[in-house]
Amino acid sequence: MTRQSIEHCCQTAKERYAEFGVDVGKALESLAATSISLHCWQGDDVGGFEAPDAQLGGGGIAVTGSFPGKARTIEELRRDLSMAYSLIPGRRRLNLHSSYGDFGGRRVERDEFAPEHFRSWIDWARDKGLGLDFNATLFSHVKADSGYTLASPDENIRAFWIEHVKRCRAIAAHMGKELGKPCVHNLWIPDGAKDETVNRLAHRKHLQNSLDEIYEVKYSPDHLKDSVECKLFGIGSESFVAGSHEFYLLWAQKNGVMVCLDMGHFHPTESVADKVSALLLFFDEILLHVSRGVRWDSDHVVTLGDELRALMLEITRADALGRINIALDFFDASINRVGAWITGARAAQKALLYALLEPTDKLRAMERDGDLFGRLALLEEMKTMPFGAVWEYFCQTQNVPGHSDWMREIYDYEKKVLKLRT
Ligand code: RNT
Ligand code: ZN
Repeated sequence: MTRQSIEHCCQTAKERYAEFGVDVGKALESLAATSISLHCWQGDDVGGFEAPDAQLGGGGIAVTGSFPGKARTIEELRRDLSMAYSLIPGRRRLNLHSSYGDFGGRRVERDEFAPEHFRSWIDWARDKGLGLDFNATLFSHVKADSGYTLASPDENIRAFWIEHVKRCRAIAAHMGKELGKPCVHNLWIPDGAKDETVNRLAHRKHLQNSLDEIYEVKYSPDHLKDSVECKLFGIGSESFVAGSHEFYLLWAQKNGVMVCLDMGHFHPTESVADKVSALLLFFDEILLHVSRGVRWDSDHVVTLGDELRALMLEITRADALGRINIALDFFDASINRVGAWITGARAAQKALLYALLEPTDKLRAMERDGDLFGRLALLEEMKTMPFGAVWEYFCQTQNVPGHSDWMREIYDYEKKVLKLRT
């Protein structure tokens, strides 16, 4: 498509949306102002750069597939990320796990991680104009082998991980300060058990105490935003997960910390979208892990599906875009990893654009007036509006190729870069 035809199609779309009172220009402004945090771990199957290489394990996160081209070094990962960013429109951030530090080939224990190990990432992010987000890493480690970290009955194990998370929050605050944009530090722990667990209360009490100690240290909200992420179950933690939704919801609310809603961390028929309007009444901000579970928390590449659209719609309907932190969380090693990143990020943005183009005022009026047929019919009609034309135009204004053009660049990168990594 030529520039002109993209503009022409968007102009026609604008007129159609205007019939429903939707201002396309305003929707595009909001989309351009919303940042998506790209997770570093899609690039190397959650491997990280600690020496010697840690094995992924614990808590039921698993990557499947062996597509060639996995990033083996920080340089390769940065190159792949740069490629991905060049094909994702709008504002972007980078979400780092602490195991991705620049340790210079040396063995640095997790309770010794410090800002200096992330200096080169901060410089890189600054150079690219990216904000940084951060995560403590409490899996793929011998001290997590029992299945418990912060909720462990072993005081030494707990102390080790408490120190790790404390340091990670300090690193995150440092990143936020250095880059002049608050850094979101998210905490997910694998703690749980495969089978019937009798002393659930004790594990949760340990977790509560660990969190109380960790978050006692306060940082400026201009530098750091904290969040905690619950989970329903994982492989090897089918019967019990200490950090459940209820546990974290209550702890976080009491302690002024955000909760992270991962789209794969609830019962498959439970609507994550429906949680938004409840949480917004009790929390200033929310973190989302945009993911796609297929039958379970499978972390498939995000696509533009009903659940994702419903989630974005709940955010825009609540006029809460400014209170939501959007991060991606999936890992697929069975397809081109860079292509996977871009597909997922663009799907999240498309879902948001779809939501921003909803004639919410009109729908609300129908609902208020009892026109429930009209509400349903209009919601249905919106699904076939020329939303793709607006998306193409958005990509063009952001100097990022639309539709199939970006796929060609990925095939090319695969041939010239990824396939050579053996
Ligand atoms: C695991 C959580 C968590 C991780 C990352 C790698 O189930 O979703 O967010 O995916 O920390
Ligand atoms: Zn997650």
